[in-house]
Amino acid sequence: MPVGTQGTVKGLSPHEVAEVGSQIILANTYHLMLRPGEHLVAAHGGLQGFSGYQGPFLTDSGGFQVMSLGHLRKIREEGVMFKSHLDGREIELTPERSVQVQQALGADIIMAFDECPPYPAERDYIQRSLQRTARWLERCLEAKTRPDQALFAIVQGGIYPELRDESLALTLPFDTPGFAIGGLAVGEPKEELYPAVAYTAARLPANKPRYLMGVGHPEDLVVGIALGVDMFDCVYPTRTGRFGYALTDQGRLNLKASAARTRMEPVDADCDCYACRNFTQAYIAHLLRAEEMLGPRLLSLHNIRYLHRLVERIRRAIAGGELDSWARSWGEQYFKGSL
Ligand code: PRF
Ligand code: ZN
Repeated sequence: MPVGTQGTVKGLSPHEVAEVGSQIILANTYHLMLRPGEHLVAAHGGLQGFSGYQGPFLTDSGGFQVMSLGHLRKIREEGVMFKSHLDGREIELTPERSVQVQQALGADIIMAFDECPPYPAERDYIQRSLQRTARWLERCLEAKTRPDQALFAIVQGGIYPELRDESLALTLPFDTPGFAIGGLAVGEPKEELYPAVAYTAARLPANKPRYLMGVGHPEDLVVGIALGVDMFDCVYPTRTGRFGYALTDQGRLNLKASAARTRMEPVDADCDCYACRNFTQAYIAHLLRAEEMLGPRLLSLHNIRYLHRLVERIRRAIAGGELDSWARSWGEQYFKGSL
């Protein structure tokens, strides 16, 4: 899922998002409740009417964004008090309020209101927090009135197997239509991220979507899918595109580097995106240097397409029973430049 925090995938029109092969956009409760407010979105018939993107949306519940963006005031059993990052207004977000806002925004998939502890955090704190997250899940389900939205639960527990077990035991009985793996990709090294994903994904129902929140990089998709993950969201393809980088099988290409200024070939000759079909690296490098907005747009377009094509290739490798050898040869190329 490309990230459309403000109800727009930064720089791209809904038409372009659909054209690169995205099938769903992630939007954020936190940002949209503060601005423009969920009522205006609801008056447009929800996110689809407001944004003009006719495909599915998923909204994150706000708990994570409060922690990472808001001036967090206090986390209590009732909910979270924070100051708006826009105007300093004091606001309370509770499980009930999060569901109410997400119902007004009208996404197809809505997320439980959870607490995502920072990394590193005290084990004791992570335990108390995952227990509270489970109580908040119950309150979310209680508050939910719209039958046409799927509410996914979020498993927490940091990088500790026993805490993941405890969170799973408290969460699985609610039998929600999908489950997310939260609390990861918050700064821990990949040697800790991957085992935690492996452990959790293996214990989630195989017949329901398993969603790894806030991940990832190309290698995270390869590893995550091999471990059973079905859904991802990340700002990486669009953010790194805005910063002048293109994702390729040979690793990340820096279009702001002087070498790119004279390259007469596309970013990726195998890519079928609009940027690769029509422009050279030299032209995109020029756009970036001239600070023309088409530059970041073309790279965002290409990077999202790269991740979708990557997943298409993984899907084919799985169907052909050759994921292992495919992943090895992909990784060999992808990491070659990093040694
Ligand atoms: N919870 C929620 N959203 C999230 C996360 C989480 O744990 C993460 C973890 N990195 C990203 N987005 N609600
Ligand atoms: Zn491309």
